[in-house]
Amino acid sequence: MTVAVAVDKALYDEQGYVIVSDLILPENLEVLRAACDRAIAKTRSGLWPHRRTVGKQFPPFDDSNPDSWGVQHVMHPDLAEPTFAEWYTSDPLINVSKELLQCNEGELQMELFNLLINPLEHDFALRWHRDDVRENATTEEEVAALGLWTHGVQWNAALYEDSCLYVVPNTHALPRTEEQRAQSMTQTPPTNPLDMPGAIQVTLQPGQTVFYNSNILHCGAYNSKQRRATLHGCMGDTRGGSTRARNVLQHGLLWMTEDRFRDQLSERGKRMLRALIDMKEGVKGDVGYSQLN
Ligand SMILES: O=C(O)CCC(=O)C(=O)O
Ligand SMILES: [Fe+2]
Repeated sequence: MTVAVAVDKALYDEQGYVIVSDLILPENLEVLRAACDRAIAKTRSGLWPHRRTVGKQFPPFDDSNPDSWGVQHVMHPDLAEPTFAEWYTSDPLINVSKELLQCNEGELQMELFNLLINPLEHDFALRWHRDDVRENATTEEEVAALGLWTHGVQWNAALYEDSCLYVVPNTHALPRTEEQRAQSMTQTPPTNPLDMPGAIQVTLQPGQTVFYNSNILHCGAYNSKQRRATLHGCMGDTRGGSTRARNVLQHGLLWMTEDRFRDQLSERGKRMLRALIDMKEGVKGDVGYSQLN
């Protein structure tokens, strides 16, 4: 069966992000919400150690604070929630990813799948950033980094209404202006993200997904009083070679190389995983981290 792809690739290319409404079917929404409830409860109680810690904006995360703003590695077999891998490899998500990447099924590469949640005790914010370009990059370095087609798509899929993400449209293709640099040169998050010239707040209704180029200028503002459970993942295509290695492998993916993870995947999932492992094996030495905390 072919599932129609309803994604505006031209708009994605132009503005650096695009919203898609029907990747989570109504019957899947409750199943995914229930799986997230269990994963979030384990994370908050300390049973699930793979988490994004309040106070740390980027990997490596540590245990310096008990409060969390994300659950890492939701496809991990120890979490025992097969619905996450099923959704990651589902036709609608795969078809949109293929369209945005302009690749075929055999070129798809499995990457990250995490969950963004509201902390309980503290509001928390991520500074304005591009995922794989540092804040102190010169304009020339930005132009060079943004000029590379890195063969990946990233998304946030909201299970509850979500207004945490801010982006500056078009900046996936443009270096920062002087004013934008002034507000994104340090590791301090903004007090008001809308002070950034050109910034918009992205609001997703339950079930909506925003795909974005991870090098668009973006930030996140997390409200401890507002429930957030937003699936956060990315996928690559093998034609990118090792261009995505640091961005992806910095999250610590050794568990994905184990047979017990592979064995629980569909044939499609196994093929996509093979691509990730090939990339991992092709990288020599330590990939380091995209950002400094
Ligand atoms: O909270 C968000 O929606 C954005 C997360 C983000 O930018 C990141 O994980 O790098
Ligand atoms: Fe980011």
